[in-house]
Amino acid sequence: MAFKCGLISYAQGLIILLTTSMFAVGFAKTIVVGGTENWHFGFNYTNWAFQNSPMYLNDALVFKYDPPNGTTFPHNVYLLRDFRSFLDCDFRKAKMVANVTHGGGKGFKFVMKKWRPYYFACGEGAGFHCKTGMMKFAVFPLPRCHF
Ligand SMILES: [Cu+2]
Repeated sequence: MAFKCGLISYAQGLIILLTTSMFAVGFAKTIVVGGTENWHFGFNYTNWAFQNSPMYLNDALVFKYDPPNGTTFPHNVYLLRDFRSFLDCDFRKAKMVANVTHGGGKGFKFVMKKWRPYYFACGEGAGFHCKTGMMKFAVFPLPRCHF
């Protein structure tokens, strides 16, 4: 977790590291995916992610969607493997992180703990929700450097 945000001595670095890890917890945000739109078919999540960036390490994304019922489409949440599979909505090596029931109630919470790109998408309809429904977005959470 030692992110270098400038040239610092070891002792300073240690103090800053301790401070920032506290700060990171204090400032970590919980972001509802899509805002009041929640997680549904036909909303531009790439645009949403762009408007809500930057996002930071330890921020939590909350996906809210109704469990399967007679009136709404079921949804889920997958992590796609890389940028290529994100572009193509290719779910072959994707990992399901939330199934069709996990978005109910308070929603499904995903904390971005790693410094890496995250490619989220809905896997329903064999890529149809991802492609036509625009239910996909990418986030690269940044380390916080407020000192
Ligand atoms: Cu969907």
